Order: sequence, then C-alpha cells, then structure tokens
Amino acid sequence: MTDLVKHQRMANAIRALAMDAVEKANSGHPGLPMGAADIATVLFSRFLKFDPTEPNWPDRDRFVLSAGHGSMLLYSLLHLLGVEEMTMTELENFRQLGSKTPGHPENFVTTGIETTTGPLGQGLGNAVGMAMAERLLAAEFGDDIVDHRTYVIASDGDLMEGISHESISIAGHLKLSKLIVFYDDNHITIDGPTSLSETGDQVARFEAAGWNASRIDGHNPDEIAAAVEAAHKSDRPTMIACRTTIGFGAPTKAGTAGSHGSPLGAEEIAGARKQLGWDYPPFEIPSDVRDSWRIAGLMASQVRKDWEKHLGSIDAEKRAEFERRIRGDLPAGFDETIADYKKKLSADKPKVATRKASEMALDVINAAVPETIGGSADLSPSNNTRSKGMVAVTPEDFSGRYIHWGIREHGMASAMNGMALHRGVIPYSGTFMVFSDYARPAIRLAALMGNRVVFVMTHDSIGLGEDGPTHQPVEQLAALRAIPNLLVFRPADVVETAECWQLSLERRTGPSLLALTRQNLPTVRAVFEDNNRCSRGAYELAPADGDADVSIFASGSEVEIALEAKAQIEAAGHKARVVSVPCFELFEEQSEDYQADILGTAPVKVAIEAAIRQGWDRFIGNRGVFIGMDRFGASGPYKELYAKFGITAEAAAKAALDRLAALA
Ligand SMILES: Cc1ncc(C[n+]2csc(CCOP(=O)(O)OP(=O)(O)O)c2C)c(N)n1
Repeated sequence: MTDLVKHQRMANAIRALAMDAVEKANSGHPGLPMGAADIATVLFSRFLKFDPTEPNWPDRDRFVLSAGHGSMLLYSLLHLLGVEEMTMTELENFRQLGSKTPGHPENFVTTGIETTTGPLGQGLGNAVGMAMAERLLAAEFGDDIVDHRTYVIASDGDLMEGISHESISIAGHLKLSKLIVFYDDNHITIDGPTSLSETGDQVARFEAAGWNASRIDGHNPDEIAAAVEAAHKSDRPTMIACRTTIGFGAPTKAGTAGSHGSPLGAEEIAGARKQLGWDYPPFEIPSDVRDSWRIAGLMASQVRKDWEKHLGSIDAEKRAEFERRIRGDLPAGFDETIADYKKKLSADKPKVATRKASEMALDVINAAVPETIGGSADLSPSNNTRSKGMVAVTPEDFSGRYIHWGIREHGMASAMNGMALHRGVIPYSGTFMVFSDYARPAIRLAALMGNRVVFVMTHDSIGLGEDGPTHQPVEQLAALRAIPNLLVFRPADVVETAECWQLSLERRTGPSLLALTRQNLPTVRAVFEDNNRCSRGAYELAPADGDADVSIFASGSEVEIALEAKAQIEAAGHKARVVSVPCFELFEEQSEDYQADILGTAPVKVAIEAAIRQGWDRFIGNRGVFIGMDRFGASGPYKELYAKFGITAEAAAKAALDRLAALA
C-alpha cells in the first residue's frame, strides 16, 4: 500500500465515523470532519506531540478545534488514536445525554479535549492564550521543560467573528511562532457560499497582522506536511489556508451547505462509501486502518517518557515548583500572607478606592504567588492591575508577568481562558466594568468550563463620575450575576478587597470577577479578623442594638452609605443593622439557617446598590425598599450624581423611616 493510500484510508476512517455518527444521532455536522480529515490525519499522525495514554501530559502539543460544530472530527481522532475513554460505543452515542461525545466539544466532559468550543472564534482566542502560557512557562522553567506547539483548525465562521481580529493581532504582535492555525477554507457557511457575505483575503489579513500565511490544497497530504514543516521554522505565528471541500466524498452534497449541519441521509452515505472506497459497515474500522492509527498514537509516547525522565532529573526544588504550578495548588503560606496583610490594613484604615485596594492586595499577592499573570485592556493606570515591580511581556522576552493586551477585551478574556486551560499560570486582567459586555461571551465560557481566571472590572458604577452614562455600568452587575458559576465580588473596602482576592485565587472551580470603585471608600472593617468574612457572601457588618427595625443590605461603595443611614435611623429612635453583601453567589451556598439569620426579621428591609434592582428582592422581598438606579447615569462629579439619583444615606434613612411609620 502506498503512503498516499494509507493516508487516504486513515482520513476516510474519520469521514466514515463522522457521517455515521451524525446519521445515528440524527443531528450534527458531518461536513467539517469530512472536509478537514486530511489536515487532521497529517497533523495527528506525523506531527502532534500527543500521547493517548497520558492525554494531560503537561508538555503535549495543544490542539484546538475552534469550529466546535465539527466535534466528530475530534471524537474520531481520540478513538482512533486509542484514548481509552473514547470507545466506539461513545461514538455511537454521539450527542446523547451522559455520553463523552456531546454536540460540541466540552473539555470538562471528555478527556483529551483541550477546550470547550462552539461559539465561533473562541477556540482561536483560547489557543492564543495557550501559546502565551507556553512561552511564559518556558521563559521561567526553560525550553527543556516547556516546549510545545498549539495547533488550531478554524473555519470561515471563526475568522468572520470579530474576536478573531483581536486574537490574531495580539498573537502577531507577540510573535507567537509556535501557534499554527489551519484555516479550513471551504468557501461554505450555513447560508451557502461565503461569497454571500465575504470578499476579504484571509491570507493577506493574517500577513497584515504579522503572521506567516500561505495557501495550500487541504486534501494533499504532502502540501499539508510541507506547510507544517515551514511553520515550525517560522519566527511568527503561521496560518495555513487549506482549500478543502466541505463534506468531501459525499456524491451530491460535497462542496455545498447541505453537508454542513445535518445528517447526509442513507442514500448519500451509501454514495460516499462508494466514492471513498470505504466498504465497511457503520462503526467498523478495518484492521489495517486501526493499526495505522494506533501506531500514530504511539508516536509521542517515547517523547513523553523522555520528558518525564528529564523532569525527574532536574533540581528537586524546581521540579516541585513546576509540579505545584501544573496541579494548581497555591504556594504554602498564602493564607498567612493574606492574614498578615489584613491585620495591617485594619490597623492603618486607609481610605482608598477599591481599585487601589486591589493594587495594594496585588502587591502582596504577586510577591507571594509567582504564577499570577496580570494585564489590562489598555487601562493599566485606571484598573490598577500592574503591581509593584511587574515587568511587561514583550515579543522578545516572556520573562515578565504583565500583558499589555491593547484595546481587545474579548480577545483578552478568551486568551485568559486558554492560559488557565494550559495550566501553570493564573491569569487576571482588567477593563472598565461597563466593557465586561465586550468580554461577556468569553466570561460565560470561563464559567462553563470552570476556569480559574480573575476579571478585574473597575469603575463599577455612576461613582466613576464625569465620563458619563456610556461608561457607567447600571445593568452589568445583574447581568454578570446571572451567569452560573461566576463569582461576582463587590468589596466595600480594603479589607474586603483583600478577602475577595483571596477567595478568587483559592477558587479552583471557576472564574471570579471583582467589581471595583474609582472613588475612595473608608475602611469599614476596622477590627482585624483572621477568618475571611466575605467567604459567606453576606455578613452582618454592623449589628443593631437589640432587635432591628430596619435591615440594610448593601455592596461595595454603598456600604458606607448604609452605615450612615443606620446612624440616621438610630438618631430617629429606631434600631438598624447593616449587612455587607460582597458576593451573591457565595451567599447562596450557605446553610438555610445562616441565610435566614442574615436576612433577619426586621419589619423593614432596604437594599442600596448603585445599579439596577434586579437580584436584590432575594434580600429585601418584592416590597422592600430599593435605593439604586432605574435608568442610565449622567456625566458629572460623582457626589452630585449620587444626590441626583437619590443614592444617599438621607434618602435611604427617610425611606426606611417612612415605611416604619406606615407600619405603625
Ligand atoms: C458565535 C456563533 N455564531 C453562530 C454560530 C452558529 N454557527 C455554527 S457553524 C456556523 C457557520 C458555518 O460556517 P463555517 O464556519 O465555515 O463552518 P463549515 O460550514 O465549514 O462547517 C454558524 C453560523 C456559532 N456556532 N457561533
């Protein structure tokens, strides 16, 4: 058998599995796996450093199928290479509940899947982050420990999405030469030919962004291999535009949108079998093809073993540090570091904005936790994300720990996901909170995947003042709290900010977001307490003297206002308590007793937050008093804005006293 025939049979195995699994599931996308099978076969059988017996080996090459709808490509590859978990039964159960073969690839469901893709463009963004993490760790631990590539298959849709612009431009700028993107240039999307909506030149576009780019026949294995070899020698990231035929092999649907996202049908499949010379029943792989794939699966095994041996031979301390990083454990003594810092804060009682408090916390954290990688979408001096002594990463030197992301919120958040998925680093980065909307699709995926990333969102309300309503978040807090598995923290002072940072870093199961102020706030936690009070999501900051008539709930900058309102209510002869609510989600995790205790039994309940009411009825009920925003803000000095929108201690105290009078 010639090499070409062998290659074609290996690729046809992918095609057959994809069309048969989609047919059996009666839904799915056969076109991309059939079209990209040659690219994947060359990559996985000749180049990819991936050991199916150790799919999570730290120095493996990463492979990202950005066009996640083509998931059967990945599942077929994992099966054929011999990943134990990916049995033929799993392929037969494609898209069924509880299978390892969900509609789109989910890294938290299936071993060997590097990231969750489906929302087009995100995989490409993740891959940029993976390639960055590789460079960062190589700069720290050496090329003998960290030296791998990141490969992507991206579709027309991936490259049409706006996020692709942000991702390829930062990758080009940083000269991520170990990032290699195969563009599945099949000229087809769902609505039909790409000519319906695209006239651009992707090769020229990537070149303009500082990439090395070329065009090849995506069904010619020699051209594919030669392009990969050239990419390995490049000093820039590489894009290989592979001209392919979607649904390759299908007699009437190949090259048409008809093969993109629906089962081909029995007749078409029979025709494809004939055309491909694939004579075998569904879900049956002939032994010669199985052997070829298994041999491909063994390719990296020796490399992996050699790497492990080498890791075992290096300085024990360095090895332990590398292994700690990959496991994701924080350095020993982290809790004490934070406790000592809190003690100092409670003694000093600084009056600073929580964005500044965050910078102060980062001075302590970044000195103690070497794996944090900071950054900002061009708002470093506003987000206060660059702590003392942090050196910026440059294209030539990745030994720094600070990323200038440029004005690319979406690409930044998506790359942060990739960095977290890579493991070994903990990314955090900032922008203005109102622009969390620009990063939201990636924030949602961080939550879905359970990635440890920290989003630093400053200028969290009308409290930012003069920049006006375009920059003043109003609905973002509620919108972010609506994302499952995202912890949204809104600390009230320096101490809470330190505690929220501690919780964010200690959390291994998902992302955290810190909503931070521009305006200064007093220290409300003046008495040192070792335990992390924010860990319960809400806690009684200022108790009433006896049974409370009024419970006031507030977060962030409005806790100060709540404390003043309490004093005014007391001056009027009533008893009030203040509950600080730094994190809704953590409050929901507390016991029913704790929650009941915090909600309390005061006849009047007030919530204060300079944002919309949505979500606060959980604390105050639908008859509670809400002091906040019900429209967009305005441009002006922040104190005047608080007065204009009625978010003041006077307004809160008056509303509470009026309510008490009405009840009397
Ligand atoms: C952000 C986003 N928008 C829309 C979709 C729905 N969708 C899935 S595939 C696709 C486009 C298909 O074209 P292409 O990317 O070229 O894939 P191919 O047809 O080659 O399989 C669309 C619009 C999506 N998955 N993600």
